[in-house]
Amino acid sequence: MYLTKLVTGGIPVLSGWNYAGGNYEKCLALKASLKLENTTVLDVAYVASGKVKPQGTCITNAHVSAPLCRVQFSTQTSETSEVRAEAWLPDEWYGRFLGLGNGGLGGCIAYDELDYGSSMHFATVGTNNGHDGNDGRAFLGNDEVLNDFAHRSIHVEAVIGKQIVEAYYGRPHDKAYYLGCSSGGRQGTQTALKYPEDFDGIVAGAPATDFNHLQHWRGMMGRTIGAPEGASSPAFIPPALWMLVAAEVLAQCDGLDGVRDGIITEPDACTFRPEALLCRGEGSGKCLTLTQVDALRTIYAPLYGDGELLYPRFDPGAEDSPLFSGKFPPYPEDWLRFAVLNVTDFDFSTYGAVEGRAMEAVNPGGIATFEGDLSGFRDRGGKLISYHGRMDPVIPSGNSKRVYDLVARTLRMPSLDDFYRTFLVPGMGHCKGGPGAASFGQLEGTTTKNLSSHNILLALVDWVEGGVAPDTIVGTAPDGKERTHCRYPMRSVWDGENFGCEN
Ligand SMILES: [Ca+2]
Repeated sequence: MYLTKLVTGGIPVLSGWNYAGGNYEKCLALKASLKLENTTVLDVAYVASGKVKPQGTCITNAHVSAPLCRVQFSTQTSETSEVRAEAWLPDEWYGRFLGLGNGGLGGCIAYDELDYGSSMHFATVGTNNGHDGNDGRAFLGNDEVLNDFAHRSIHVEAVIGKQIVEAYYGRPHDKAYYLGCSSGGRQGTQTALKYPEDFDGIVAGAPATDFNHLQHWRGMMGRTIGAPEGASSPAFIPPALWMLVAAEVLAQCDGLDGVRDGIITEPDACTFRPEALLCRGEGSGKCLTLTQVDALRTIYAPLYGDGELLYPRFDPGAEDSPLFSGKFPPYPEDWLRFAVLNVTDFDFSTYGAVEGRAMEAVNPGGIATFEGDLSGFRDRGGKLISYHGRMDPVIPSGNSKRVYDLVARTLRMPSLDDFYRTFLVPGMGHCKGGPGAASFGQLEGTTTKNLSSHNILLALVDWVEGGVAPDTIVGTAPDGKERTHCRYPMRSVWDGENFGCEN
């Protein structure tokens, strides 16, 4: 694991002083010398450490841990669109480029991951995904903003970012990596499909792939328990009752994996029976009405339309979900209004299959990201690591299996192990968190050990640069316990003492 040594290696702290002197001037000189296509350099500053003012309106301050040169820039992507971005160029650079993704319908530069990447000695670049803020209003009537959102911002990040890196360090990067989760996982997947040369290695977490159907599924999840009517709908399940449902799901399925630990290792093995909570007579608030039972049967079943699978089912165990608030969920709401229909107002009390079909038919910016032909990325030697929490309350983990199988069928490859590995993480929520061993270096604040065995970004580096593919990834739980996560289609199996991976 030589790369691990590089990352943790013994660089004397004081060497920073020598670096800082020269780098300070070199950094400031960039402002005048950088000449990039369609790009305006907004600001260049040397930052030793501490808080800095971010671009945009998403957050109020950002943190810098490692001494670096911060370049803020804007790239015009059409007459009506631009991508705002930043490059964080650490003093102690190991020759690697890192591009970052975004989340939700944002609009928000991933400042936490800029800090993470640069402190791991990557020259790290993040963009605002072509608009500011964490909602979809910027899409209204602007197809170019949608193009940025769907695929172009990450390409800009790679192309312009690499030029900035070369200008600053005086030589090109050696290898280029990408890190993102949720929307960022979709962006990484889309980039591998559409711009296979941009990155040598990609970490695509909880990817929001098959994006239009995902939004429709979210909308239908909300509708199933009465959104947007909320508590006045007979199908509505209030939070206290959801806790009862979650407890019953565990009672029925926690033990299937051999250990009653509050974690359902394989949610797809859980056939939840909501009838167990059925009220004997009138509803009492501590049991389910027939209407509520019917709603749960729909929620724990895949979503079909016209006989076709539209999206895999909600993961049993992920009941603490924002989709069940009784309000129509904000992402499908904004996506339908501002990206698909181009209207500011829409009556979501009639939302249904028609709107789902409209999302898929319009497919704004070609965002769907549900194609299996990764041959371009495979053939140029690219490596993709995906991961997905199995308690993900907003993107069913079954979708990552489905995408893996789609790629396998499309490429006629029974196993994708040579270039594409998907790790399924029991007990992890959306991108991070949950009772499971959900920390493995996938995002800022999730690193427990700087080892490629425990850090998915370092595992990717080992794969790309050392040819050592990760067979497993070890995560750490909030209580400090570790668990080995398996790559699909291997199964996580309890041997009486530990979980291991079996075919
Ligand atoms: Ca269990």
